[in-house]
Amino acid sequence: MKTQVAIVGGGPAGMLLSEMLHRAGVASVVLERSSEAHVLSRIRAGVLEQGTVDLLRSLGLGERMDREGHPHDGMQIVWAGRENFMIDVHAHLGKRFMAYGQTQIQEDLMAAARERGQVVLNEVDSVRLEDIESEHPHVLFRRDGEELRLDCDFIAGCDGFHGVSRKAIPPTVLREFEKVYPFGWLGILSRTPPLADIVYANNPRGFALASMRSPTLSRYYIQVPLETRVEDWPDDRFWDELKARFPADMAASIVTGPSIEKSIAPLRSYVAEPMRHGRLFLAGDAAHIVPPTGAKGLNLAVSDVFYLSRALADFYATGSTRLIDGYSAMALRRVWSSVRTSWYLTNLLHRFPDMSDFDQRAQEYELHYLQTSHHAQAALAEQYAGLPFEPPEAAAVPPR
Ligand code: RFL
Ligand code: PHB
Repeated sequence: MKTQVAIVGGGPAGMLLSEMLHRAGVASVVLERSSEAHVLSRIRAGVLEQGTVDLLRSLGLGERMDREGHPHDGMQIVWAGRENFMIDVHAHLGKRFMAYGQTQIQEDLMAAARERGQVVLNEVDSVRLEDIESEHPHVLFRRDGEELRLDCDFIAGCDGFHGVSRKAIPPTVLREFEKVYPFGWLGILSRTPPLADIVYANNPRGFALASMRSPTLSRYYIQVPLETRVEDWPDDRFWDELKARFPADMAASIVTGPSIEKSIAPLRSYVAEPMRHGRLFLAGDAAHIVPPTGAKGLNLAVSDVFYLSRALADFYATGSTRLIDGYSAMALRRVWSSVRTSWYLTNLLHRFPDMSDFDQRAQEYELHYLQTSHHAQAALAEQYAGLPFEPPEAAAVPPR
């Protein structure tokens, strides 16, 4: 088989890249390890930045999102015994957010791919990337017991944190930056009406988050110790603990019901640099992971793909390597901004097991400052909104 761009991974990054390349007249083949049904069964992100929303609309992928999604202006924060307050991104920057599930985006991207006849090969295994330092890289893989080879000009590694693409970059080239947090999030999805807003709660019992997928689907999370097992958290126990972490009036308006999904995610910050080696480009979780506090992961996958598709389209249109040479540095500027913001929000809102009284007071005064200072709110609003996408001219900015 032969194509221009081989895309490893059919999650949101890989599927969106194939869509954007198609619009630029660049052919691609997507290789995905799992079945469609499995990819769609993963419940993950829920909050989209304005830049992500605008991009999806510009691709004609906004219709269902605008129908089913919940537009909102920023984040609500509540903490022990205080009035809740809002980081109003719309008031500070004129930008909004959309609560709309990654699962739904994935469905929309798959439907668009089917319509344009995109080649997506599901259930491939033993994927190996070869000759990435040459002008003729290729991907070897197995499907239905058959050994296959895909020749291409470029490989896009969109295969998530546990994928094979990043590992194809020699260890002498790749630098890794990592922070692992001493807790995870236990999340449930339930067919119940959500609270009116997305609310982040700092509580002595631990962090909690109220979110949503639609007017009839709620998503809630609570901070739990790393060794927690889902089996130990029947629904009743989850609801009791969730309500205990919100102020009484909010807790009273949480509508409970049977969970339809329940899972635990560990929290980690991770960045791999550079995001390009030879003819291999990394995008999305394959290159970086953020803790979900702040809802940045999917939005970063989208900005990576925006920059990468623009760079590859420019190469095929003009023969210039200027944008592909600038891809890693440009993507990383936005990545580090969101990595820093989600690390900050994680520290601000969680109870760390080894927190001293000093740490606790410092966290409380940080929250107090944020609640009472217009300047502090404006600064967080700017970071939480996500940086604007850079214009192509910015590719001239040298990497650090
Ligand atoms: P994905 O979604 O992991 O997709 C990678 C795909 O690659 C496939 N794959 C392979 N295919 C072929 N060969 C191999 N060797 C392969 N290895 C893996 C996998 O099967 C998969 O289909 O990465 P992608 O596309 O980069 O997308 C990233 C996002 O999924 C991720 O950043 C977000 O879900 C993070 N995230 C959130 N992001 C937000 O922007 N807003 C949110 O509100 C938000 N909430 C969350 C989140 C992540 C969470 N978890 C579970 C980690 C909430 C949670 C709980
Ligand atoms: C979600 O709805 O899944 C969600 C919302 C906000 C976050 C993380 C996840 O910060």
